[in-house]
Amino acid sequence: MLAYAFDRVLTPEGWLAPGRIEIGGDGRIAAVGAGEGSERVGGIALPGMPNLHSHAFQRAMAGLTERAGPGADSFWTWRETMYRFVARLDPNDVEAIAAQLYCEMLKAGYTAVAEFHYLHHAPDGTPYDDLAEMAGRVTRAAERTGIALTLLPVLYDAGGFGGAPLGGAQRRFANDAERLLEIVETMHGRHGARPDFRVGLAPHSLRAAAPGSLAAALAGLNAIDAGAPVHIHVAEQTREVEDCLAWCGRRPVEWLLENHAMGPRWCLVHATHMNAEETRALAATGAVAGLCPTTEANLGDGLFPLAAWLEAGGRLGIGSDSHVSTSPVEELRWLEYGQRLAARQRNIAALPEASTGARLHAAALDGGARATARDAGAVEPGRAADIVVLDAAHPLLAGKSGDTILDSWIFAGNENLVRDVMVGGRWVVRDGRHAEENAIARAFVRTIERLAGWGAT
Ligand code: NGQ
Ligand code: ZN
Repeated sequence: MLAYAFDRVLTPEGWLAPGRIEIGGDGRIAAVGAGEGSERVGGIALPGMPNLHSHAFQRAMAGLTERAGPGADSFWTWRETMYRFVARLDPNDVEAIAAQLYCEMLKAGYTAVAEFHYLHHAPDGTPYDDLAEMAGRVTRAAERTGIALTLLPVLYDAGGFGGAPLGGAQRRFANDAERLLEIVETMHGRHGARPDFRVGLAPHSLRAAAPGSLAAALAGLNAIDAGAPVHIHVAEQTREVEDCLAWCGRRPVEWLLENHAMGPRWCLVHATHMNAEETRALAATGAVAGLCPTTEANLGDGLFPLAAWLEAGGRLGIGSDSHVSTSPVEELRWLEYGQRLAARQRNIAALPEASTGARLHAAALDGGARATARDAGAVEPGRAADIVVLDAAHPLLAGKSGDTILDSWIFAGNENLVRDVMVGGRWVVRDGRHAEENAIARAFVRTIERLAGWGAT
């Protein structure tokens, strides 16, 4: 049993100052209390933030798609660029990129990541000798960095609504339900016993997973792990809504509500374009809205109906998706700022006379823990000891107490205030540094240099 003392600890019941966290040999929190512990860490201890949506390989593209093409640029032209990029990656590249990404995430305060993993096969679509090769590389990267991983092998078997054929680049992503379940089962068998690993499943979108395959994959997943999470991209672009209506006469979220039992095990990624009825009905199921504000802004998706969602009691979490940002601060900040800009109001997410930062932070911890199917997201006994420690000595936090600390962290700076990070009871970042960060960065740089000139522009 280890006992650590902090200047402050954020618990579900409020702030302790000073506070103490005891951690058992199983990596879970055993006790939380006021006062001192045996080892003084200091700083401000918060629950670690789950990142509920990642496509790791896209980190290596960040910054390379901001140059205009010959015509108007859109989500769909970005996707063509992404397809050209993905065609270049081999398993070593993917592991190197993911390790760098996960290291950055930890240092920014994310302690778990749900990897929406669809880069399964060789460039011509041939499976690697080990069908789960790429899934294994992503898992290895998480293991090397210490971030908790919820692996979501992606079901991808159509090029558009109504079973349109797959385009060339999409062949690397393709699996029917049966082969996808083989990957799920393999990864569950290899790593399922680890406390920092969970496997679920992700039908890519209603565009890319045919209804029959989606149903078959879910049935198969339930046979392996009935509590496993299910994530799907939905209604991110207005064109997707229009195409879905043309295909089946229903909007994407409406179709999901009619055809599958939405509920807390589901994470609907983006869910940007919902009407009032969809918003209310989906929120009532307890499904998590997987919001990725920096990517949604970068790709020109539109704005999630945050006020209506919160009003309806909806759950949400944050993801960094294409990794144009790898900081929870930016996701939470832009989640609120998008709403302010559109509504020309302030403090949209806050309850009356309460903190905006605290409400967003608490919501993202709760929804993120659910979506990663990890018993974390709060500093309380029984939960995984996923803890982020902010630097209490930083001038930005001087004289701040209570929820104002969260508001200052989220809305008042650009320096990283995260000093130490623990995942499952193990310190993985100390004094802002990860023990493996230099070796990981060197391998990443080698990969980037090798990929240079892949033709982003
Ligand atoms: C993805 N990303 O799977 O990486 C997608 C783009 C698609 C986002 N939607 C591809 N942000 O949706 O077809
Ligand atoms: Zn995505």
